[in-house]
Amino acid sequence: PHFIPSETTSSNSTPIKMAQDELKKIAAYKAVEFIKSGMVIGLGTGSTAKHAVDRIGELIEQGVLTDIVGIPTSKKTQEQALSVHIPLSDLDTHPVVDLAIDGADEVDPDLNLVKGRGGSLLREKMIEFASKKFVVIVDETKLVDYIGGSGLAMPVEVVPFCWKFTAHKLELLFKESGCVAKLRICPETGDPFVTDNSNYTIDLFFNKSIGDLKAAGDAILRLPGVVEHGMFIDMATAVIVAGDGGVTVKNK
Ligand code: ABF
Repeated sequence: PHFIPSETTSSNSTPIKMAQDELKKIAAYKAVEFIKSGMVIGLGTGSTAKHAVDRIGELIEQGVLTDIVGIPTSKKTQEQALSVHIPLSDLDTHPVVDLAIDGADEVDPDLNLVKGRGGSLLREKMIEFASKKFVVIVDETKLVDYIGGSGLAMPVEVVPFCWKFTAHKLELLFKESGCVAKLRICPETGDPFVTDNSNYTIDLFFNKSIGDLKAAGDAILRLPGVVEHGMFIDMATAVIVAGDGGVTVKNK
């Protein structure tokens, strides 16, 4: 329905592939068009959401958007939002969010998501759960046939206490799908990656579909050492996908 041409052509009419970051920016700017003055906005985390936060700051500065309150989904986004002068609050003060805008790692055909490779899944899930509308912004590389289909990680936030025990239980849970559980390590320090909530992240890798997502999510949450998982099932209101062919808005 909404189409923004995003393909550039050179003088001899050879299509130029757009850089991935340009596509992320196009998706982010499109999502910001849904914001109205006076709204409480969930501010996402990651390289795609970063463009949305910058754009919101710009529109506030220009006086186009007024009375905006931002609820950041990570400490990193909080810092960025403050740097572009977005007034901030939290869920305790604003338990209802009008619109959240955030990226994702995978989007399946039913608009279920994997999130959390950026390390902020818990705050993201809390804020996006509290949102009347949740608009996801991605470039087309994030589209998958099924959750886990990229072969990349499905993150689970766990308490540090006996994390190996929890990792083992997670592997057993998805044995049929060839699950391998790996503790996320911070590449700079070689130490475990610590989330904003002082937890660890276990990345799960599968060699085939885990089947019923809701059942899988419930089973993960029943493990005592688990804090939250990175599957966002039935949460997205719309997904804005930017690709070389243009922008598509997929509505739930
Ligand atoms: C956040 O950022 C995460 O939930 C997801 O892990 C990641 C996507 O990052 P990027 O936009 O940089 O690809 O939205």
